[in-house]
Amino acid sequence: MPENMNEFAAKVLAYLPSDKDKEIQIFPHARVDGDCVGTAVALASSLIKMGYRAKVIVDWPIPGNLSFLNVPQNLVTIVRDSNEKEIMGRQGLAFAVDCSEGSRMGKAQPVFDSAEKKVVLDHHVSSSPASELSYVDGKSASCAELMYLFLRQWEEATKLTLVERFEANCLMVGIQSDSGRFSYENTRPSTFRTAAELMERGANVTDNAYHLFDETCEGKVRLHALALSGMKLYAEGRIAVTKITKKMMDETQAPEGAADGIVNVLRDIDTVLASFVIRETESNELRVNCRTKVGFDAAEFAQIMGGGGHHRAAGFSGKNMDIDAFAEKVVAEACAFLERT
Ligand SMILES: [Mn+2]
Repeated sequence: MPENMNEFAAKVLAYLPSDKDKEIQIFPHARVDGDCVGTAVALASSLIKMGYRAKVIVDWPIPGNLSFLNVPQNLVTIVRDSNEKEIMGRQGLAFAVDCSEGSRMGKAQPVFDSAEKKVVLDHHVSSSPASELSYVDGKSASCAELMYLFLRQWEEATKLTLVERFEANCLMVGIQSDSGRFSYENTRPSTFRTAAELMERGANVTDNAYHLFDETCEGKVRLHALALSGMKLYAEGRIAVTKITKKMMDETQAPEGAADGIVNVLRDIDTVLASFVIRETESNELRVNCRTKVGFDAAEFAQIMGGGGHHRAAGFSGKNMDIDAFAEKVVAEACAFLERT
């Protein structure tokens, strides 16, 4: 792996296909977020300024919550069974961003895996890069920060201005998303330095923050109201649980993903150590989202329940069970876990 960004950026520049008719294909991870989309789009747009053909390859259209980025349609290709071979035929280089292997890319995996030339830029500690030419910094709050440092090297080498207002804003969206608007533990002094430079290049922190974190809709607010009023506390207020049924989704006409955030509100109650949101899905599965504070290991608990995740955020699911009965089981297990650990 190259030692520093300077060396990595120079190596990748030299590795770009000499045939400019070949396409440079950029692969974010599946179930895209602000960081992987912002990073991928900024790179694609920069490559086009350098005279290359470049596309962001995704397995699903970019979701509505990122539509404010105004990503030009011609920068994106959606992989389908029908066009897979054709996309592979145009391939000059595959560039993974915010992930390091094809298995994270959903339906785009075969296209990435088929590439002869691969490059990886990532910030996941658990990363196992599918390429010799890779740069992984697990301490970076976002992949977008790494991409900015990378593109700055290319600007020096090409004497072109690659990161203008649009690219700067895409990268800022990545930073704001993955650092939780500069509040998660991964936020470092360098995060602010990079953000400051991106702001100088035209990024709009205020608009991004509204669209990423605050914008909501009637159905979502009504669903949150119902879910919060149904909250129950156990174990002297250390465990908080609420249920979201399909009936509640129908009644409030809440859109897909509207339950996001409820589990955080419960966790933030001062007495609470662990919060659980139990949701009935369309496929009649019961999905549990768990958030915790120090003193309750979410990953360990989720594992006991047949799921997995991180120390403070994890999930698991239940099948063939009534939601009330399953909620009782989760509460009993969580109380027992609290006593044991
Ligand atoms: Mn990321």
